[in-house]
Amino acid sequence: MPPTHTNCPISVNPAQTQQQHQQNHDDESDYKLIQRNQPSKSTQQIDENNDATTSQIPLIDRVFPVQIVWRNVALFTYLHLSALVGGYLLITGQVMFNTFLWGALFYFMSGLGITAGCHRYWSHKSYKAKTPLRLLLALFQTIAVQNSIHEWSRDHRVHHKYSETNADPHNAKRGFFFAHMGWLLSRKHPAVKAKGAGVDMSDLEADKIVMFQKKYYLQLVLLFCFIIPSAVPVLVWGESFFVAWFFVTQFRFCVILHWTWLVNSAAHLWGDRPYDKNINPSENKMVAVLAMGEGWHNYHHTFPWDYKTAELGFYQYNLTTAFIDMMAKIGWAYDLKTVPKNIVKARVARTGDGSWANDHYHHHETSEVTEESHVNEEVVDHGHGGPWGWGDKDIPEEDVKVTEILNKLPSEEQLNMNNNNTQNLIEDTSSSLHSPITS
Ligand code: ST9
Ligand code: ZN
Ligand code: ZN
Repeated sequence: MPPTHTNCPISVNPAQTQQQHQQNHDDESDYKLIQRNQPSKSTQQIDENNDATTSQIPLIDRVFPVQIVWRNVALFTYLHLSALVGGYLLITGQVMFNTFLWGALFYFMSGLGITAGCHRYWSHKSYKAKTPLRLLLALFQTIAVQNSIHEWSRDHRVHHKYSETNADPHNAKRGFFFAHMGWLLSRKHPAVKAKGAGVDMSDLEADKIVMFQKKYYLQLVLLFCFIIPSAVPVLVWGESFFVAWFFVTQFRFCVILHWTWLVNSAAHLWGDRPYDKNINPSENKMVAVLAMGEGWHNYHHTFPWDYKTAELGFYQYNLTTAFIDMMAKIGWAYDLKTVPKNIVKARVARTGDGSWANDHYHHHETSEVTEESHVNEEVVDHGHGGPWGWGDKDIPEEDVKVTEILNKLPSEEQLNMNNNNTQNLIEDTSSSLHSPITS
C-alpha cells in the first residue's frame, strides 16, 4: 500500500476517525518536544523512489503504510524452520560435542561482534580500538549477518535520535512484532530514510575496514557465516553436513537474531525506567542476560556514549563489558567513556521513575535518591530522541565535560589531552582514523 501524506505534519488517512486525528495531534505536540533538541525542524518527504522533495513526512502518526517484502518473509520462514530442526538435533543428542563447542564459539563471536563491535564501538563510539581489535570485531560482526556495519550503525544512530517515531526503523509504537522483526519484513517508512540521511556517518565512511566489509559484504557473509561454520565440523571431526548446517549455522544464527531483536521489542516496552521515565526504553534483566548486557536500555538511551551501556559493571549481566575491559587490559581498547556516579544520580533524581532506589541491580551502595526527591523534582521532558553517542555534534557540552575517560593511551598525545574531553570529542568527530592505529 503506498504511503499517504499530506502537507499537515501529521498525516491523515481518510479512514481515520476524528478521534484518531486528535490523537495524532496530541502526538504532534509530543514531537515538538523531540524537536527541541534536533537541528532541523522539517523532514523532507521522499517519494517511493527515495528521492527528496520539499513537503513534509509525518514523524508521528497512527496509520502506517505497510509494504511487505515477500523475499524476506520467505527467507526468514526458511531460517526459522531450519533453526527448529537444529534445536531438535541438539535436544535429541544428535550433535557431536566438538560441534556443540564450535557452535558455541560462533554464537559468542557473532554476539560480541554486534554488542562490542557495531553497537558500542562503531555506532556509539563509546571507546576506541586498535586495528587488531577492529579487524576481529568486523569479522565477528560479519558472522552475525545483521547487515553491514555501515547499514547497522546508520539504522541504529537514527533509532537513537528519533526513537519511537516514524524515523525510528523499528518504532516500538508500532507494536512488539514490528519492533522485533516486522521491520525487516517490510519497506522502511520514508521518514527513516529522510532523517537517516541527515545523520553523520563520516567517521564510518572514513573507516577502511567498515567500507571494505560493506563492499564485499555478501561474499564475506557466505564465507564466514555459512561456509566455514558448516564445513569445518564435517572436514575436521567428521560431523554430518546435516547437523553442521542446521545446528551450527541456522540454529545459532537464528537464536542470536532473536536475542538482538528483543532489545528493540521487549526492552522498549517492558521494564523500569529509573533514569528517564519520559522515554520508552527500559531496564530489562532477562534481555540483559540473553543479549550479553544490552538489556539495560533505559540507561543506554539516557547515556548512549557509556561503553558499559549500563550503570553497573556486573559481568554476569554484562558479558560485553567484561570483554571490553579485557581488551583494555591487553591494550587493544582504550578511551573507554563512562558517566560518573554523581551525574547518574542527579539524572535519576531529575527524570527517573523512582524505581532506581528499589532495584539493587542498578547500584552497589545504598541509594541516596529517595522517593521524596522524585516528588519534589521538576521533571524535564527530553522528548524521545537524543544524541546517538560520543561523536554526535548534538551531545550536550555539559555531558562531554563530565564524562570519565578510562584507559587512556599513555602516549604523549593522550597525556596532553588529559582532562580535556572536548578535545577528545573533536578528535573523535573529525575522525581519529587518520592515525594508523585508531578509529
Ligand atoms: C538484523 C538487524 O537483524 C538487527 C539490528 C538490531 C538492532 C538492535 C539494537 C539494539 C542494541 C544492540 C543490542 C545487541 C544485542 C546482541 C545480542 C547478541 C547475543 N538512513 O534498507 P533499504 C536509504 S538484519 C538513511 O533497502 P527498503 C538508503 O539510501 C537481519 N538512509 O530500504 C538505502 O540505500 P543504501 C538480516 C537509509 O527498500 C535505501 O534507503 N538482514 C536508511 O525500505 C534503501 O534501503 C536482513 O534481513 C537509514 N537508516 O527495504 C535484511 N535506511 O543502503 C533486511 C535506508 O544503498 N533488510 N536508507 O544507502 C532489508 O531487506 C531491507 O532493508 C528492508 C527495507 C526490506 C527491511
Ligand atoms: Zn544503542
Ligand atoms: Zn533502543
